[in-house]
Amino acid sequence: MASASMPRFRLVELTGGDPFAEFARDVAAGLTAEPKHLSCCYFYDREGSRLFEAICELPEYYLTRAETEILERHAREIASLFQGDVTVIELGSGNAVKTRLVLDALLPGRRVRYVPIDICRPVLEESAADLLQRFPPLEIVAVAAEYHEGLRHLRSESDRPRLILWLGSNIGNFTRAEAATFLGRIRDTMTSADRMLVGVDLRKDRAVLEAAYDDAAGVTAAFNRNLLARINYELNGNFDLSAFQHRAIYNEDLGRIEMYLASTRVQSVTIGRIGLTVRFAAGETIHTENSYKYSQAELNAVATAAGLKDQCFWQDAAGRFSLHLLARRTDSAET
Ligand code: AVI
Repeated sequence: MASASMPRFRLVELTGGDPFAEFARDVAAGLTAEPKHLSCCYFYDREGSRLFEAICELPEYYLTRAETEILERHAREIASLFQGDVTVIELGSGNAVKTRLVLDALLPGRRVRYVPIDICRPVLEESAADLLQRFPPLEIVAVAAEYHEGLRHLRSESDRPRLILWLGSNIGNFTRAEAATFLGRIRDTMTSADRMLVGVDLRKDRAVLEAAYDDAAGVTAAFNRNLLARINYELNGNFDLSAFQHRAIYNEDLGRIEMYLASTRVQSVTIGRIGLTVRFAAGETIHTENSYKYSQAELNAVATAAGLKDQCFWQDAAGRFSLHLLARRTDSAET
């Protein structure tokens, strides 16, 4: 429990190993694979995080507005499910704008500790400074880490009931099997008093989905190409960004948006730091992201496989997005 003398802000860094070496290894493996791919976790350097914030404001990217609408309507109801002091843990917190709605609903009459976990340290520090100013009673323990490392920290935040936030359709960047495994690991840290709030983008028309990931202003294209810019400056690469075209395609069978960068011509790219030359045929793609969309049945199946139950869920008025409150399953199916 926090004492009056404890600082209101602490930063914990859990970046195990050399992040450049890990990036270099993954880039080498992805660009020598057939077909070529890069992990979407590398989108979020400083510029990528800024571009993602711009995406969230785009008219085509309805996800953020839909989730905000649900939180505006239901944050008080969610807060009322907790009695006494609470710890709010957020995975992939970003600028934490939507989180304000949850904190605002929770804070009256209780102490709240907020534990944002995000890979981008400057974004963590900025959002923490903003929240501390907005909510004077709030205590923040910011964890600079990738999700999987951040999970280690979850176990140490167990002195009060916890509300674990995984918002913004972040679940969509995992395959359904990976999502079940990850949720299962979180569930193993949960007590019967803890809850998890997961934001899920729902299956819908191809045109709406493809526009959300290929906006008219080209912000998503810049976000996608920024991965190549990051390879250029962190790994001494010479990608010509203008020679790669952004593509976003809805794969309806798998229920996912697939993002690619397609080489506009035959070309070779050298990445100095890893001593690699990569050849591209005209039209050859690098697969950079999957963003899974869910039906209610698919979400239920993933939650059940993780040992969680869908206690209640809310949708926006247009039925595009849903927020699910998950609890640890305590029936005979529990393992
Ligand atoms: C962070 N993540 C949930 C976003 C998504 O919708 O998959 C990332 C994104 N990619 C393109 N636009 C936004």
